[in-house]
Amino acid sequence: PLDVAAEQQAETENQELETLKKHVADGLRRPQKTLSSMYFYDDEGSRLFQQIMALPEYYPTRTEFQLLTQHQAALSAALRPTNTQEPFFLLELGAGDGLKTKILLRYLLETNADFTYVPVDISGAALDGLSASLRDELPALRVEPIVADYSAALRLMAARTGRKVVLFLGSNIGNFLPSDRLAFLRTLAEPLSPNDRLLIGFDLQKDPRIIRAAYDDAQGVTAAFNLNLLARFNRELRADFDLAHWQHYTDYDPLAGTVRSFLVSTRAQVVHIAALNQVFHFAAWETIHTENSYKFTAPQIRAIAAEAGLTVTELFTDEQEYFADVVLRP
Ligand code: AVI
Repeated sequence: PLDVAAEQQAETENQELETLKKHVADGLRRPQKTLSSMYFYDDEGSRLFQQIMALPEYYPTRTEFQLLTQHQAALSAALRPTNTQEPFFLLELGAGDGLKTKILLRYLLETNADFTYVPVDISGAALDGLSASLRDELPALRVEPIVADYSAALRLMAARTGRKVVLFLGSNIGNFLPSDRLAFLRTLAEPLSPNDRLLIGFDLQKDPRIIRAAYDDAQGVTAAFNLNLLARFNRELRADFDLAHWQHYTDYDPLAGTVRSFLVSTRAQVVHIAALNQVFHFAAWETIHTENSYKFTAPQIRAIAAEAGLTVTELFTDEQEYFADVVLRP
């Protein structure tokens, strides 16, 4: 019999490979070479990011965990503004291991909320792990995972009727450039009805040394995460990046409120990418810009929301005011 699902999957993988090839070719041809942090998250990158979230220097995850624990009742109430019995979809973009979300999931189940959890991630392995742990820990939960990028998942969900609550936790919003962030928030806001809600995590501006340390940990896990981008191109694009001659560099600019991360070529070198049939020249100490992590203030968050046609209904922060989970309505 014709395996349509396998054929469709092969077609999608082929399209993803073509997108990656185009992205790398365009990014490495620019005067300031640039690659998108979106490509960090292959299965190995997702595994390294799990390790980052457990690092002592990486405060965002544990802070947001504490914040969600402390405010779970008020937060859940803010996500269910009218009829608490009304069923809804709880869509989570970039679900990962769901460690933080489980706080809300458990609370919503305990308070008899009628909802279906729809975790979305581009890593199938991450979603498989999450689904298995949810079956174990929260067997009563209805789960409908979607392996897709955010826009594909949003298109799918827009077609379904019912109230929607969209979670975008963990300061993922900080990885967008301002123009892309605005476009993304508008895409999120557009299909929402007045009773739908968004819950978005924003990392807040704080002592610059604390921020910088979070992106340059002593164990070198963040460095491995950044360098995995090149290892991924070696695997998937048959490139010959020699990882011994690249290093991770990062800095926080308090004026812009941005952590910028780079891969630095420690010597002059030529890299061949067989899948592109091209070579790329790197001067000694030339950089590839790989990531932005924006940090925000509360007034900035309100302004960003307003620009996208959204209103902040509640802003929850931890005691140190390191992080904010923000409830928004269209
Ligand atoms: C996924 N994202 C919110 C992380 C961040 O903090 O910007 C990615 C990361 N990059 C280096 N460390 C963590």
